[in-house]
Amino acid sequence: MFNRRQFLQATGLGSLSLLIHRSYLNANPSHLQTNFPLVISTWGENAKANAIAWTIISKSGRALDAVEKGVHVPEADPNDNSVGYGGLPDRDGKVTLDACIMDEAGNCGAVMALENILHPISVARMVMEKTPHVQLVGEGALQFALANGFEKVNLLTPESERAWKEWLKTAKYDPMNTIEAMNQNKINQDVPNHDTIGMLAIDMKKNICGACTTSGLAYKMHGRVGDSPIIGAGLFVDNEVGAATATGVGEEVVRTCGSHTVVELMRQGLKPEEACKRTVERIVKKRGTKAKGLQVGYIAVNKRGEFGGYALQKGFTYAVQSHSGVKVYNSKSIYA
Ligand code: SD4
Repeated sequence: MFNRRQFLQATGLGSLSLLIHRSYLNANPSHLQTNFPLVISTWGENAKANAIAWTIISKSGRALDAVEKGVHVPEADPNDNSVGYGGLPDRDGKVTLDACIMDEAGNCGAVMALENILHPISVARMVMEKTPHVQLVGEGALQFALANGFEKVNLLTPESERAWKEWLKTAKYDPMNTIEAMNQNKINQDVPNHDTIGMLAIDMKKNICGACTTSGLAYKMHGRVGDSPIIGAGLFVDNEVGAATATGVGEEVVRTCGSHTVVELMRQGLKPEEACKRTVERIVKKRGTKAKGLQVGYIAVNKRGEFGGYALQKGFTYAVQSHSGVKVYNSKSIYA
């Protein structure tokens, strides 16, 4: 099994990751503005996904195609432990995927607890475009995917299976243990566990679209669905105002309707970073000292192409690609 470095070398992305590494920037409002088009993703590691999205929007493609194809990168990456193939399983050893997508017209689609499909985001798009519904879950989502030409694949890599078996030895089958380990990045020592991708793109027509895809919280209860496939929680797009997406402990994001809140705060005139900050502060207000043990991060863009992010804990990064190149930002946070 490849480790992340070998994967990057094999795919020729090694030099890109080096470049990204060198250009980590501390979030500073003077940096947080750029021209169109633009693509922004949760987590610096996802700069390679932005690069694929960029090949589409930089050639006048639609933001919707850019975010769909962009998030295919981590969905297919065996070394990304939080998304798609190679994602850590639930506590029963099953890899269950959550994804949603939203376009500039407010159309949206989602799949939840979907198993054995490599690209859940494309199934979510199909739910949006081919059905009268917004959300399909579990077995029904799988049936829909198979009926529409998706193939069944085994998403549990030997490495993820090994990690799950190790977890079983100590974790008492308790998802709360996982949340704590996740916040301390202890689930798999070599690989950061917060790699859920939320991606937002503005195309040359200034249309904004977004996608969010994840294997969810590692070792969650079977059937647990987080924020990532829930429109308004893990992702929200309003083409008049902007868009936002989330990563971290999904329960906290759902409780505060996170991404929708960020967009509504931008509608009231707040800049993206400030809107993300206020939304994170709501978690602190509701959860008190418990928030000190939780990680949640948001990123947002507004209609002017300004962007920003904010998190509960330090360590949250986001990647931006525009005409001025690839930049990875260290988000500001409530707790140092
Ligand atoms: C979830 N928000 O399922 C996701 C997990 C996540 O980086 O973001 N991990 O709660």
